[in-house]
Amino acid sequence: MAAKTAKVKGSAALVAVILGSESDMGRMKGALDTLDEFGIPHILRIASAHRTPKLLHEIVDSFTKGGGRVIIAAAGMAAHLPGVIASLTHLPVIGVPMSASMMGMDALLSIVQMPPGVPVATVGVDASKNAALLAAQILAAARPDVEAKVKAFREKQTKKLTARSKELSKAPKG
Ligand code: RP5
Repeated sequence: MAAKTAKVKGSAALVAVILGSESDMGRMKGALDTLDEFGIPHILRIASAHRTPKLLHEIVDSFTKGGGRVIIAAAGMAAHLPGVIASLTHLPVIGVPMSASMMGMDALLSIVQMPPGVPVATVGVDASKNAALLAAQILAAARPDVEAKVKAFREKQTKKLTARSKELSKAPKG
């Protein structure tokens, strides 16, 4: 688990991470670690669009009414979870296709191909870190404390890669 930084203002969860199954947990570690790293208050729930639809409705209703801001939804196979969540709330939903079968292509197409009117922002297969970064960027539009963390993350990433590139350019060839 990544080291936590200072929490952003307020204690109410801003992001909900909802998994279609406990079997998605390992693939979603990148999102959970990144939210921790950014100090973004979040909740983690398991609820399936197919197996526990009533529970899913309750979770989404309660998070939306409680002041939540962004939902990250992970699902594999016939991955209806992000789309069903998007149908239940006005909050932005980020779908993460899981490689549970068919290398995740089934889930990717299920999540990305939403009909007009109910969008789901879709990241790559198992790309849970990017889902958390996108959630942070959405929050950053209205929250300067999150914006500062997003900018700091990008600067650190750029510095690290630049330093590595310079290091390689100095290394003896052959
Ligand atoms: C989806 O079906 C879940 O999101 C998971 O990726 C996949 C398989 O679920 P389990 O059978 O492992 O519970 O709903």
